[in-house]
Order: sequence, then structure tokens, then C-alpha cells
Amino acid sequence: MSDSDKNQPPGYEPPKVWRWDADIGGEWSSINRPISGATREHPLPIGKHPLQLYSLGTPNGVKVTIMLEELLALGHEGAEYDAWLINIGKGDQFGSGFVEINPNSKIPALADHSTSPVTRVFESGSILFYLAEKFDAFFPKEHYRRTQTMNWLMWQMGSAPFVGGGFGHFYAYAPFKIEYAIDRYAMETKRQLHLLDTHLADNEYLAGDLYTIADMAVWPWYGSLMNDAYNAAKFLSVHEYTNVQRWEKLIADRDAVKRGRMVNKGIGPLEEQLLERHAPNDFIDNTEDKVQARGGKRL
Ligand SMILES: N[C@@H](CCC(=O)N[C@@H](CS)C(=O)NCC(=O)O)C(=O)O
Repeated sequence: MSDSDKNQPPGYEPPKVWRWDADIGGEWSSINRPISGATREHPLPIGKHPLQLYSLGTPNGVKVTIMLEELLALGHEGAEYDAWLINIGKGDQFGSGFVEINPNSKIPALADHSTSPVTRVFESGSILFYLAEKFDAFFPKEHYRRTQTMNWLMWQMGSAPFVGGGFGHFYAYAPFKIEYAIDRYAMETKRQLHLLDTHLADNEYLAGDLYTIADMAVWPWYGSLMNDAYNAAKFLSVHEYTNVQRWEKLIADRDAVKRGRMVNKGIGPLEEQLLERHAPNDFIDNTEDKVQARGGKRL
């Protein structure tokens, strides 16, 4: 039996039938709705490369730009891509063009124009898998390691929502602090970090001695926790996870990762933001510090 006086707000009892209150408060309430689908007609731009990415530099978006930059660094010219900015705070994910690629209205979304019909790919794990298969890269051939890679890729897709949508949401974004929710998700986040730390004590990378799409999926989320995501490094005592720290730096030091994390990034130092990416030179010519110094002109 719950005591409704302890509910938030005190005395709250869930009604018989839930109804949508458009303004529930909190950082993301204005973009959330209980129905799917497009809210407006808005075709997407299409650039000159076969791969068109529509994304934002969040952990889920960065997984894909890291993979594309890694593929290019390996010499896969077919991985050249245009990356277009989808501003989820402004609701770009509900435009008709975006919804055609991803009916789930969440970044990242990829369209591969080298196939007929155009292949539409959504869910970051599915995009990583698609690219790994297409280019036969960062995905071990040997069955045991291949399975290890898929285990950790699927683990990430199932687990990170408890970190972002659970811990991060209630610790950083909710309109008020709820002890029960923060305790529940802090415990789960620390359990996940302990799991990774234990695994990485005996493994250089997640699938053993090979860097794979599993590392690309896990690093943006759990690496960012090591770097004070949600201002929670102290709260979560992340210094305790020394093997995760070691692995985090190993991945962060890769040049392709440094480039990948700049793409579609709209926060942080201007020289680290590349809002749109259409060519390798953009990392030199079109970072936001340079674009703004030219009065908004992209070269
Ligand atoms: N499981 C999805 C999650 C994608 C996701 O949650 N994307 C967020 C940004 S990180 C988003 O687009 N949110 C917009 C919204 O919820 O309306 C994936 O991995 O691709």
C-alpha cells in the first residue's frame, strides 16, 4: 500500500485514465507528445554523398559520426557523408522528411542513396550494424568475437536509457528532485559502471583485443559520465571506475573520435562545433568560430 501523502505532489493519486497535460514541466516537456508522426511538412536537404545523416551531437548521434570518421580514416571512400543538423529542441525530428526516415522521431537517422530504393536506417545500434556490414569493418569476422560485439552493442541499446532517461533525467532535468527516482537510477547507473569496470579489467576493448562498433556505441554514454555528464561525476564517484577511465581515454585519443564528436555539435567551445559536415575540410574551414567570424558564411 502506498501512502499518498508521500506522493509528489502530496495526495496525488493516478487517475483511472491518464490524459495528456501538454505542460508537465521539466526541460523536455515542450517537445514530448503521446502520439507519433509528423507535425509539419518539411522535406530534408540532400547533399552530394550517398550517405545522408540527419543528427545532433548527443551521445546517440556521436556514435554514428565516430563510425563514419573511423571508416574514412580506414580508407573507405564510400563512407563520405553529409551530416545535417536536426535541432530536437525546436522539434525538427517531427518534420515530414525526418519522419519518413525515422518514424520514431529521434536522432540519428541515416539515408543511403547508393541503394535502390534508398535505404532508411534508424536506431543508432542499427545504423552502426548497417555500416559495419556495408563496409565489413569494426565488426570481427570470427564468430566468438562477433557475438561479443553484438552482446555489448545490444547491452548499450538496452541499458543507456536507464542512464539518460532515468538517472540524467531525474538528477538534472526534472522540474524538482525526487529522492526515490534519483536513488533508483543512481543505483542502476553505478551497477552498469561497475559491470563495465569489471569487464574492462580483463579486456582492452569491449569485445576483447579489437576496437569495434560496441566501443563506439558505449563510449559516448559511459565515457561522458567519466567526464562529468549531468554534473554528476562526484555524485556517482566515477573516479572509482579506473578501468572505465583507462578505456575512455584510449578511445578519446583516437583522431577519428575527436572528429566524430565535433559533428552536429551545437554546444561547447565554438572551435569544437561543426554544425554541418559535407567534406573532410570542414573540420578546418567550417567550425563555428570560423563560420561566425565570416558572418555566418560556410566555405
Ligand atoms: N534508441 C534510440 C534513441 C535515440 C534518442 O533518444 N535520440 C534523442 C537524442 S539523444 C532524440 O532524438 N530525442 C528527441 C525526442 O525525444 O523527441 C537510438 O539509439 O537511436
